[in-house]
Order: sequence, then C-alpha cells, then structure tokens
Amino acid sequence: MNLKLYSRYRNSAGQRVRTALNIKGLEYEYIPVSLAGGAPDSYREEINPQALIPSLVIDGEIVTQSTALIEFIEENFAGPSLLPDEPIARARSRAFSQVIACEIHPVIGPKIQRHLAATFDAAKEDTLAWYRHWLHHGFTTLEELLRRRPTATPFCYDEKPTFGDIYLVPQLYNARRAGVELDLSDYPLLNEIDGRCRALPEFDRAMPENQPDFPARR
Ligand SMILES: N[C@@H](CCC(=O)N[C@@H](CS)C(=O)NCC(=O)O)C(=O)O
Repeated sequence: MNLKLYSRYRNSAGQRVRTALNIKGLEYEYIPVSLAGGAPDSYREEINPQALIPSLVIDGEIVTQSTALIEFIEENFAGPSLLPDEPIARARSRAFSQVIACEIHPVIGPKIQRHLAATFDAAKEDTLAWYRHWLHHGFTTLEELLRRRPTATPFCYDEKPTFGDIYLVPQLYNARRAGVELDLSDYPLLNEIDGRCRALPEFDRAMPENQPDFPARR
C-alpha cells in the first residue's frame, strides 16, 4: 500500500500515527503541514475539511482522525500487534488511549487556545492555566488507571507497547514544553512508561525532533 502522512513535527495526534506505522515497520511519505494561524486553505479544501492533522492518504484515499488511522493500521498490516491479546487488557489499553484522545487532547489543542484568546480575550497566562488544568486533570486519571492495574506490566497494559503507550508519549512530550510548567513528577507511572517507550527506536523515530520539518534541521 502507498501511504502518505500529512503531519507536522509537533502534532501529537500525528505522532501517534507515526509511532503505529513505525511499530508495524511501514514505509510512508511524510508531508509537512504548516499550522501557523491554522492549516492552509489548500489543505482544508483538498485533504481535510476539519483542517486538522494528521491525515493519511492510503492508495489515493484520504482518511482522517488518528484513532481511525491507528485502527486501520492495526487491522490491515502484519507485524507486532498494537493491542494486547488478553481481552480485558485490550479494552483497557483502548480506554486509556481514549482518555487522551477524547478527554484531554480535544480541550487543549491550538484551535481551542486561539478561540479562548480571540473570543474571550484570554491572555497567554490564562490559556496556559487552562492547558495546565486539563492536563493535570487527565494525567491524574491516567496515573490512577495504571496504579489500579491488577498486574503492573512494563508498558501500560502489556509486555509490549500498545494503544495506551502510543497515545501517552506525545501527550507527555507536549506537557514538557517550555512554559507549561506542570510538575510531571506527580505522575511517576506515566513517566516510567514514557521513558521505556522513548528508549525504543519506533517511538524515537516518531518524536518531533526527528521529523524533517523540525526547525533546528532547517
Ligand atoms: N481528533 C483528531 C485531533 C487532530 C488535532 O487536533 N490535531 C491538531 C494538532 S495535534 C491540529 O491539527 N490542530 C490544528 C488547529 O488546532 O488549528 C485526531 O485524533 O486526529
């Protein structure tokens, strides 16, 4: 299959997809999308009407939304599974990933911050306080979910990384950005698993600094 990924170096939903592609050992073309002031009109008109990244073009067919893409990758390619075999761990890994995809990420993205600033006159420190609040709320939930696991596995819900881990690493990366100032030592299990994931080449290659459009490499 021919795969083209529209993403950007710092695109946490895209980083999930890059990681999933890497775990499956898939080659793909990386097409950087600039988000300065929102995605370009050409991207909205031709690729994604929601103007969000990532989008994946699969043999000429455009598909959006990282979770749909990761499910597609899991269902259609051989290679290490992105889900645990055991049914409850499988459901929990998905649930953990959905806390990030449905409860944390949608309320803190750039479009929300732009709206808070433009419509409610929120200052930079107000939008940062908003960001920090929802991250802390979500990370507290994730830490507790892991603490309550009946068996502490090296990765979220398995001996290998699965959905939960794939979503966790980009969200923690975002939280470490300058200015966020959230004390991540409050979430020791998240940090421990994140470190284990980032030591793997499949995760490392998906990191923002290893993308061709990362500013330092220009
Ligand atoms: N639910 C979407 C979220 C995509 C998303 O919000 N992407 C962000 C970057 S991580 C984006 O494109 N933001 C552009 C903007 O907010 O203007 C997915 O999982 O793919």
